[in-house]
Amino acid sequence: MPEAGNKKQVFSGVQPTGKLHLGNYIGALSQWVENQTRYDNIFCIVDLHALTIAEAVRPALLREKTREVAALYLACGVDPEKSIVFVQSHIPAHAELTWILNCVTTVGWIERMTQYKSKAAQVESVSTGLLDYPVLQAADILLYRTDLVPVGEDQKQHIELTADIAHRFNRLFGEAFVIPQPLLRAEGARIMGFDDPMTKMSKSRGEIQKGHAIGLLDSADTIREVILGAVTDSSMETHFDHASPAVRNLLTIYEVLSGRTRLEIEAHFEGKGYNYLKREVADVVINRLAPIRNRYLEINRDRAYLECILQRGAERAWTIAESTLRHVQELVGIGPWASRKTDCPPGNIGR
Ligand code: AQP
Repeated sequence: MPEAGNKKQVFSGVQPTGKLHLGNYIGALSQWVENQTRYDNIFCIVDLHALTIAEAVRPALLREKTREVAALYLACGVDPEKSIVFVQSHIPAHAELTWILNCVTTVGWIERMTQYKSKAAQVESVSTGLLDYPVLQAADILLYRTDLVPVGEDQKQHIELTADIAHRFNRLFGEAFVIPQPLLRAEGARIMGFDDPMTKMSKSRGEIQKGHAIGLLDSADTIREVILGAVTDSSMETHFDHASPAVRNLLTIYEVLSGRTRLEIEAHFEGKGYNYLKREVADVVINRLAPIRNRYLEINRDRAYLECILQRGAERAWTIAESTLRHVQELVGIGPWASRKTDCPPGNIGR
């Protein structure tokens, strides 16, 4: 394990849109918690990212969702003594650095992002913010001199773009940024919808499509209903390498949450049928999510506690973000003169 002070820096975040689901937990949050003592961690609720489709923004709901996501981080096991937890919009440096990074990012780079292409296809008019989303994400990551970004597979392309932007800036202006890398789970980096094994489980689809996702706060009955209703196929194949995408998705969820090996899992489910598999998957999901739900309800009863954590988190994050931004400003030739400690006689302005 690295010595204290020599630990790698981790940064990650979730948008406060929709209900956090099992895919978010397996792909992102569970990794954050598992690695919490190994790295220095910063976990952000990326509320600026939630504005990219303006027609869908409900201001009061956005504030509530921001609190909900923060409370869920803690309920899932993020420890504010070990990790910085804060809200993106509380630190203006994110938006400021985004502008500077915009100026070193070509439009061609961001137009190639697959998430942009698929989201743009779903809305009538595409905002500049939707196109610029990955540059804001690059600013989030680069402000904190991040080495590793634990995310699901859908975000891998954005982290690679972040590395390209950082390289280009460093080449043009001088060394400012650490080059980050994605940290992906070997298994479970892409959990698929229970209704459609070809579609990634997502918050937006979960909102409109019953049976697509399991929310982290769903009741045991709902979890059972969704998993028992999951799409499967007509064979009885439960070997990882031969199973259909839908069954493999169920096996992967079981693998990550049970901690059992593939050989044990294959032996356990051999010849037992999909109904048995689904019941067992439902049990491991319920057992994992029940304490999270209980802890969430506890945290939610004390709004002041959560607000203090977010305020303290923003103060700690601000110190790091501010120093990176000042350095970047110096390199590009902008920013406050005050940093150069000029003594100004009072009252001379305009004479
Ligand atoms: N299905 C998934 N499997 C594994 N990891 C996932 N993540 C998201 N979906 C899966 C990871 O969770 C983190 C937060 O991502 P997000 O806030 O972008 O969540 P989302 O569910 O992808 O949200 P949206 O708004 O509903 O996006 P669309 O509809 O575009 O999919 C990230 O680390 C992500 O990789």
